[in-house]
Amino acid sequence: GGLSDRKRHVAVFAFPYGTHAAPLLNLVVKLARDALHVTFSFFTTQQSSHSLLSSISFSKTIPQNIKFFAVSDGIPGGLDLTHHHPSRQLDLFLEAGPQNLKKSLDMAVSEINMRVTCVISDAFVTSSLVLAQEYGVPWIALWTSYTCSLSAHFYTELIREKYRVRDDDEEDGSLAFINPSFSKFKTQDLPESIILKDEEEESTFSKTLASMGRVLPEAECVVVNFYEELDPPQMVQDLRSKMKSLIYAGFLNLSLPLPPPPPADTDQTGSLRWLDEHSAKSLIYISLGTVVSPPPHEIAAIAEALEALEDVPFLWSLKEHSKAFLPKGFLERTSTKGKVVPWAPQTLVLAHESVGVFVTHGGCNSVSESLSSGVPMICRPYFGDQLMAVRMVEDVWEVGVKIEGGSFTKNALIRSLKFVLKEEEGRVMRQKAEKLKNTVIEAVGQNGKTAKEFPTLVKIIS
Ligand code: U2F
Repeated sequence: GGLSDRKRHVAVFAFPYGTHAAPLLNLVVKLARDALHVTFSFFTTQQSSHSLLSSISFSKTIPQNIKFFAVSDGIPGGLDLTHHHPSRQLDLFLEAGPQNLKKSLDMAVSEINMRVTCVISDAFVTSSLVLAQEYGVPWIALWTSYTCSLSAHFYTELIREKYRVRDDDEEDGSLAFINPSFSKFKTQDLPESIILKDEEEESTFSKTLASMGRVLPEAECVVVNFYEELDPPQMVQDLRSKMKSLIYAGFLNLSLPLPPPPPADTDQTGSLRWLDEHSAKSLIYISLGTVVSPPPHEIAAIAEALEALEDVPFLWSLKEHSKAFLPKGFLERTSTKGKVVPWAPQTLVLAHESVGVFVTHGGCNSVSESLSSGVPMICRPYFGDQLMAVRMVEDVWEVGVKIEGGSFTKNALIRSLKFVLKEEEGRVMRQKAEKLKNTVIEAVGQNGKTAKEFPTLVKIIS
């Protein structure tokens, strides 16, 4: 028979890199539980769905009304990307365009025998808007990062008019001219795609980001991976005026309040047991996320700082291939006060009472997890949204500091760690972090704005 129009079929398109697909899948899981009559087809690359579905947080929780379908990563067969910049794969995926998505979508439509009635997509996958328009269905975009960086993308053209090329040494570079909600931010904080370097060729990824301010107003609704209660009200108001509808879905990667930790034997690296051995707020946790590869000298500097702070224990999530850059004998010399693991159960680590400070790159999910657990931060931002995030941490929320000088050196890290863990100003910061944790707890609850807005989203897709 023909395709049914009455049944609801939401096609969901992930951006398969970084920590992007996970919050989208979490959003869809939440929606699928509230809208049992709706079928969701979730499109991502094979590699991305493999890593999503093998993580413990998803293995047990995928509702029956979500089906997975593969899309091509757009990498031409036989092309070896080893010697390309890692961002090349992002470009190839985006360049594969609407045709690539459509191929998989057509297959899904015939397999589940339902026309598409709505499209939900990572905001980066702008090709999915083309499909939604072709099918005449609403397009909902998820912005997986901070609202402050989203806000900046709306002013790309205005900023480019004033600052033609990027100058990281620019002394002033204030963005207050945009509107008062930008008064804490400077041009150096902006994602690279907003002000290009002189003569830099603009990548597809960068062009995609630069298009956000034009594309997102087309969305029926833009969903953010954040809580409104944490954002400056002026910024929220300004953003709302720029799109049809903005919904704060909360920290999608976290189910708050956190469930009790799983039995210690499910934590293969023994990180949690290690934390159990230390006193409250005494320990340093270090992780620079999934994408950043710090230069060797910064890895060495972190190690030297940790070793120099003799009485302070640490847990360090360090990728296996970076271990080669540790000073000789570091692991042996620090084995009684430190633990280095290739991957830590970070959410649980940050929620553990022994953690006193988090050394982070400022990735959105990491910061959310830290805010939710009231852990103050030392930030070493590398790229993209991480620089604006650090301003939020340091100057808006006042729950952390940017590493002195902007990158890891032994002395800068020692000073920052002493400051946050031991000094009076650090104490105030720790109190603020604790207060912000309560703000998050309230935002998560039934009286929070997210709980009030979420039903609107369910209505749109239903
Ligand atoms: C990109 O960020 P990353 O994927 O590098 O970083 P996060 O957003 O902070 O997400 C890392 C996640 O991986 C988890 C951690 C976070 O949920 O709990 N994790 C862990 O469980 N164990 C570990 O040992 C290490 C990490 C990008 F680089 C950022 O700029 C963006 O803000 C971000 C989101 O778009 O994506």
